[in-house]
Amino acid sequence: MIAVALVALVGCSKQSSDKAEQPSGGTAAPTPAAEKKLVVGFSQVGAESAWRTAETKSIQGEAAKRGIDLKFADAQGKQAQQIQALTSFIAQKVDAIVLAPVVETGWDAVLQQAKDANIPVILVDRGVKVSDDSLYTTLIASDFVEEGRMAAEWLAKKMNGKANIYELQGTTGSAPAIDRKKGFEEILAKYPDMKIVKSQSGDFTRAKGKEVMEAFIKSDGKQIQAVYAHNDDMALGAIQALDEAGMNPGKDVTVISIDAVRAAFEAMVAGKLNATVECNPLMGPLVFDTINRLRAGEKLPKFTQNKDQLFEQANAAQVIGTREY
Ligand code: GYE
Repeated sequence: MIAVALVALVGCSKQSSDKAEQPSGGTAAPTPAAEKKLVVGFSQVGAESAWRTAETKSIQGEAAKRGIDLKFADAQGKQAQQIQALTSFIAQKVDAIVLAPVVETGWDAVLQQAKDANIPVILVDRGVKVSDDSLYTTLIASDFVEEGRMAAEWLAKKMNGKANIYELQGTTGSAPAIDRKKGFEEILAKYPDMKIVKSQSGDFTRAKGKEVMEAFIKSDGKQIQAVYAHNDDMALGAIQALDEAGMNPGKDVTVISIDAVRAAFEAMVAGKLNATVECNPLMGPLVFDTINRLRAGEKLPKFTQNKDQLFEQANAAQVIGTREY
């Protein structure tokens, strides 16, 4: 039960790779001193969760290692700030843009500007819904629908097909919130006695996860048998609320979430969290390999999937030492 594999899915690219400028000297032996430093703009969602911070560190760390000039913009959870950052990257004529889009819709105009300027856009961790897929170059992410399915299958088994479930959703309109709900509900349809009693957004943060859980406890109290949180941070907030109400998370209330960050492993070792589905944030190496391949003129798949797995309490203590984030 270890190992994180990054699997490139079969080529399904409609992508034309002629957008990227060829570095002088093509693929011949590198002459670093003579080469122009690569300039990449990275528009990040914010710092709402431990997962997000791990992703930022991975991309910044890898850029530093490779001597890339990374222009980093933190949007504090606001799409308008991300659009502004992209507009500024385009004006600065960066070589490539890395975008972690906070929500799925509303990107067409700014992506069209990047396309018109021949600047490739690599989407990381969250997808977008656009009228024309050629508006972005490629997406590197997990399959969030599958993560939701894995969580539901595990929970149905654990609860013997019967539970009152309380759901903490991620940021409204974001790909992971939409898809993690979709995958979870798809599996639940097979179990008529597994019911989502209440579902509300906790915006992927620990503080809001706690707040929403407190409201659930106040209205529904002992009816709560299981909590499904779209990320670990919200689950950790919910666990705190359950603890404060004397409700025994991990025992009387089964808690499952997604991300598999270190704090989630600690909560599993402590017996408070029951399971977590991994979502790998360590994108740095793959992001810059992707940019290099693009610049070398390679055709890329439209989607590269990070492969995830589920971890549970029983083996958390064994695995925690091997976790990288
Ligand atoms: O699961 C959550 C975060 O987009 C996959 O965003 C990412 C999600 C991650 O804040 O913790």
